[in-house]
Amino acid sequence: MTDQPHDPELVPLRDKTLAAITAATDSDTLEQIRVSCLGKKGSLTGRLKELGKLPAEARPAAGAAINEVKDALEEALAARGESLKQAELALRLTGEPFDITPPGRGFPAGAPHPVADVMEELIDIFTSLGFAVEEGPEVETDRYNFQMLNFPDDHPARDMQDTFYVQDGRRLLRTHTSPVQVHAMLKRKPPLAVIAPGRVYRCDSDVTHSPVFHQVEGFLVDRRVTMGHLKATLELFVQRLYGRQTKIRLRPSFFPFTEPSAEVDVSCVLCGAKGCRVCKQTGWLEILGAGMIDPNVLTACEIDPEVWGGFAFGLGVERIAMLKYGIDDIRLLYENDPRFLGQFA
Ligand code: 2NM
Repeated sequence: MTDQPHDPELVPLRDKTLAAITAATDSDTLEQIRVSCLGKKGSLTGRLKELGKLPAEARPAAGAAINEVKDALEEALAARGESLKQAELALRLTGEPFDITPPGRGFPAGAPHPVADVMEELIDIFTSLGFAVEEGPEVETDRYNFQMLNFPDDHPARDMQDTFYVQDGRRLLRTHTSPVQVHAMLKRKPPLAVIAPGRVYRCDSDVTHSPVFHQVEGFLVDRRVTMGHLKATLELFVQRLYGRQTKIRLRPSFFPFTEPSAEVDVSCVLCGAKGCRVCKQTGWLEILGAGMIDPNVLTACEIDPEVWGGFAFGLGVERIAMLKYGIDDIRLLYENDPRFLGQFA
């Protein structure tokens, strides 16, 4: 401190403030004290601003005196602040008990696989239309998988290149769920309406074909069944699946077990039939095969084709799932990569 203080208030201000700092019992009060002397409009800040009004020769000494007080107050504030913080923490620790358990580790929620999800949706739609659900073995005989379904002995699907045969050479992995329909027709009496959802196997593998995939096939047998019943049923089905605006069209085709047979297209669900990359600018997507059950199949299943008639249809579940979710490689559905599956949660 200088011999001749130009400001007689400075020392009392310092002492008064130091006393207040010592007396402060909480951080809020301490902060108020700091603002009142060191804040923008604080008493010390004010004094520093007024230095310019002093005669030039008095400024260094006066400035030094103010800064000395400022340093002393800052030091006292910091020290008191630290001890108050400690005291407040100690108070909290001895006061109200608090939950010291760590937060749970948490684990990601699961979700149905897109194939399971679509499968369930398809089954819901067909059961609501009155179809019963049947399941059957995945290892079948040539008789149930081909013969009873009117496949000629030399049909290419029977080739080792297309069908997985079990070691004994007598049995095979079913290439479609139609053998389930054969079992159903033999087990029950018409009228009948049955769908057969399940895994099927074919020697085939690329971005749109997997050696194992899922099908939902269905058939209906009754008196006087027409192609009109087939078309109306499939129209109801696609409108439940894709919305009321969805249209279908049937194109002539061939399957051994149906005559006549048709490929069934739906108006493109991605572009509203305007034409896009997925429908290759046609406005149509092929999603189903169908037809009127061949009389040879009914006869093999002990149903009199003079009395009964029927329609049948089949679809690939992966194809529907890939269209629904915009998946362009079927193998993604079988890798079970959590980064892929997590997108369906
Ligand atoms: C399709 C296409 C056309 C079909 C036929 C039968 C059976 F067993 F009743 F004869 N079930 N499914 C069928 C008919 C399947 O899938 C593309």
